[in-house]
Amino acid sequence: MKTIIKSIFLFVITATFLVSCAPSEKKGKSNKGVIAGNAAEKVYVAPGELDSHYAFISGGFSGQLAVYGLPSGRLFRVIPVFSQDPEKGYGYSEETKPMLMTSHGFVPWGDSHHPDISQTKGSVDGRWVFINENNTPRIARISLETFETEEIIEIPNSAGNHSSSFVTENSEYVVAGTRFSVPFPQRDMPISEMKGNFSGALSFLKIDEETGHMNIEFQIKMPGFNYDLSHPGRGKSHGWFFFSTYNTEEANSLMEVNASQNDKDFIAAINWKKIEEYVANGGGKKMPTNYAHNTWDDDTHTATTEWKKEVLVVEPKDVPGAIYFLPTAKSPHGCDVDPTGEYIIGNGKLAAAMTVHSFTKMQKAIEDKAFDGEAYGIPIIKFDAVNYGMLENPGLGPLHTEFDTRGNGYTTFFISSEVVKWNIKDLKVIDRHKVYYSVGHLMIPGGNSRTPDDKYLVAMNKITKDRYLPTGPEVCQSAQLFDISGEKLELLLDFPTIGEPHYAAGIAADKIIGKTKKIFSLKENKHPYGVKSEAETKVVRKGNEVHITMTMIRSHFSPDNIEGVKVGDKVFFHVTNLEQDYDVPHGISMIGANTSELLIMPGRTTTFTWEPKEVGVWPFYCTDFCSALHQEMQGYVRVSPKGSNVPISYTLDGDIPGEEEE
Ligand code: K7E
Ligand code: CUA
Repeated sequence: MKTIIKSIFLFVITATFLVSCAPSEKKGKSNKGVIAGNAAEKVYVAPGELDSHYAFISGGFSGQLAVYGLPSGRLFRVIPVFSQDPEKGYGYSEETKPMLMTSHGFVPWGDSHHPDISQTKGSVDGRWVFINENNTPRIARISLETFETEEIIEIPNSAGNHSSSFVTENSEYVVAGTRFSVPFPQRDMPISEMKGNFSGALSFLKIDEETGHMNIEFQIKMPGFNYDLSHPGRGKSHGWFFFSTYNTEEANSLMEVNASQNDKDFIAAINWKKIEEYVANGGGKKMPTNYAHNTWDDDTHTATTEWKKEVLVVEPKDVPGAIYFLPTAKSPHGCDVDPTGEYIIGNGKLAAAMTVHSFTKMQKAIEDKAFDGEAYGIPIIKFDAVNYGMLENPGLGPLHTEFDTRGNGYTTFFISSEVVKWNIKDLKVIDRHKVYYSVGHLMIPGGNSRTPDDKYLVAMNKITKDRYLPTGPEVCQSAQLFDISGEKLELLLDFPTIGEPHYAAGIAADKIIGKTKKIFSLKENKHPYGVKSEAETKVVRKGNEVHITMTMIRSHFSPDNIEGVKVGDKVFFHVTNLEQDYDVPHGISMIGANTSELLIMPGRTTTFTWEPKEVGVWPFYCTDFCSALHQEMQGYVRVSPKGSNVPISYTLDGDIPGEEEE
């Protein structure tokens, strides 16, 4: 035990040394000259020109997904996913609140890690982005027509939903694997009895081809290890999914030591086609549970929560030949599959060498039953029977690997702060480049597909220290853009990111540009409080609820004078934006409202609530500078005392909207 603690200590010391010595190197003249020259040209997108690629970069502990352009590194939009966003009213408006509903109640925050774009025939198709939430296990689907979150599904029997949300090559499935094993189902039991009594859920969510809607098709009840990352097989290995594991020791305390005992952990290879078949023939057991499935309806502009009460659970022992363990160097983090589907790479973050397994060898080994015992009934394939080779001493602390179409892998090294390019076939390092500093994931557009788009690589860094203007104790995390079209990696650009950029997904811009939505059709608006014209606007009292059906158009609200509201009422503003022009949202906010403003897109209806606490005449206004007369876009609500008999009335320019003028 002592020696292990010592070696981990040394490891950390080395890490600190490498990180802290890096800045001085940067101050040398070495890389500045290169950057100033043709790199500037390569990232320059002239005013009015468009970037060639989209990058969707996870917001980590912000819970969101940020949209950047490449090569400029410009931030275009933050898409709210798992956290409330007052800028857009997401999670504050009545219509979007159900998106954040879970079996634990309304959860206004999440930790988003791995975006992945839907695929058709092994290439990213630009229809949806999926992203996982780690803390309260969920997967979200975001539309790339509206750049809005359309669906969030909770994952039962999971905890730390980390080996998610990766998509198979025809978007058959998106997976969710638990990082922390837990009692399955949850129950009250001593923590010390974890070993053999906890399980790890690997969930396979079927994606509807047309709508993208997700459904948990089955959940595999795996041994109680930690399932850290995953990637689908592709091409020849399509039909398989690979998950890295650590803590095969099943330790429950001081994990940095106790989960680092075994010299090898596993990559779990799952033949999902086989399990799919087993399930289609009535296999698996329905287990009672309770989880939220939240979906957005673009006709009613409203999200609803459906409570799911059971999940289909598959035990590995019931589907022989579907699951194998591949021994992999110490505590692997990343688990990546190359574009051909032949090589499966495990990045043992505590190992000196990286493990490269061969899919062809794996199949042969299974045929030959080249096993080295089993773990909880799951055969462990002999290391030599599945291993293609090791990449020796590539760097310190390998985390993640992406690929180009020329047979190269690109791996990040957290501790030695570098990206290393290596040839998969001959397991030789070709080039290495410093990153600033402590890189996590990297992304090549189309990286998780058969057809990566080989031009750019984005490294996402945890520590930036002296790279940006200081902003107090917390400095932004960042991304670094490389040109990978040549033999050598060429650093082009640093740009800051929101939250923590774990993973990212990238795609050529022309796969999305023509498809993005510009407005919502007013004609097709089926929101129960949606209206088509000012003539339909009104204010109705129902007990102590007041429902204001309101419209907005450049540059006024209708109605804009409302009386008869009383202290103690709950006022609902149901607001329709009547505009049918691109890029003309209006906002609305009410003094003292305990929600955010709403930013309402053309043709859409959205609702916020206000509970006036004091009598008076209170203003509301448009929050988005929408026209030359934006400052005139305002109105008043008169609030009378509780029990007052001022009747409800509402006007626009002195008239009741919709009534004929004399
Ligand atoms: Cu390495 Cu969540 Cu994929 Cu962060 S994880 S780096
Ligand atoms: Cu509408 Cu400003």
